[in-house]
Amino acid sequence: MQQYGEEQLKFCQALPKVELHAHLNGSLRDTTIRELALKRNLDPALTKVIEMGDRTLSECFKLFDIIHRITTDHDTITRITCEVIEDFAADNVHYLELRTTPKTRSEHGMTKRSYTEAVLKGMQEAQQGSRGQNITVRLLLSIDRREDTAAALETVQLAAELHSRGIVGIDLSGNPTVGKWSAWEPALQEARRQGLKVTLHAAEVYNPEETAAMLHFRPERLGHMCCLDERLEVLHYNTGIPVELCLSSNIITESVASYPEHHFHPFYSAGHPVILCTDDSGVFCTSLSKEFAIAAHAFQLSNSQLWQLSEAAIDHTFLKEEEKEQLRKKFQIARATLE
Ligand code: 6MZ
Repeated sequence: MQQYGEEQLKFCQALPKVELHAHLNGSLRDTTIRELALKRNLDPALTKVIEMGDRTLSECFKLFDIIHRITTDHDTITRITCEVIEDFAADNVHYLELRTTPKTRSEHGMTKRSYTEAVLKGMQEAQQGSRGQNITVRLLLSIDRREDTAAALETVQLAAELHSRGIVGIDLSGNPTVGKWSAWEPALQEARRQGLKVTLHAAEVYNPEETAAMLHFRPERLGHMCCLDERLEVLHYNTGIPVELCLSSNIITESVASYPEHHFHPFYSAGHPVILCTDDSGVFCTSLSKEFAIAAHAFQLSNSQLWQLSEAAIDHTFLKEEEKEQLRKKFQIARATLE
């Protein structure tokens, strides 16, 4: 069933937008996935898994492992980074905070550092090309929940060293049923000491102890926050920590039953800061414009509320204050042109 009207989608496409929660390997173009799967002789059964539409959360993590098998070498990492940025730019995203997990692949001569360098090269190429001129991009390095303290610390150290080249923060993500908070907390504390901002995937499944520990840590942003009890909800409201919300992702992975029941509504109605995001635009066949259109339809948001929502996201970026101000000016110019 269509979740929005064509007019609504057109408006959302014209809206300048900010994307703060997008995983690189989850945002691949369909055509690139097919091409790489063919080139790498991926088992046709696995190719079929990639092409399947709906998927639960646990199926999703199997899918990421398959995608990782076809995005193995440095040139491919540079290429997909460039393409993903071009796609967000084409969707009228003016600022993108892309995130990815640095990977060690000795068989491809890849270290976390060389992986990250390949991503930074893609960022540079995209922004120098004609299709990426209107978008500003920053990078977050992700810690995968499968990683231990040493691997998490290596990622944080790398982010700190490459801070001046556009890495602004650290993300914790991966299969929410795997790993323990105590393993990554030292690295996240180190990130904070190094002046990096932190965003955490939290409460994607019900795990009250972990969610309470994450709230206690006070990250700059949280992602998802789908499965909360009343106590956690109050705790979270009291912190005022902005939440990155990914509607299609939560519905497709069955973390939330339906769009109208999505926690966007109570958060938004209570005035709690929320940011609409795509999560994995390739895996969930979405775009940020579609996510705005879905929200407009499900929660009856007016065009002026959509503007406000889009512009307010600037406050929650990991940019410096003067950079935020520049972005606000860009949005105001776009608004004047559209109205
Ligand atoms: C948690 C997710 C995710 O890092 O290889 N990732 N983690 N919840 C989600 N909700 C669906 N979607 C993506 O991009 C893929 C990786 O991002 C994380 C997972 O760790 C996945 O392997 P990168 O570029």
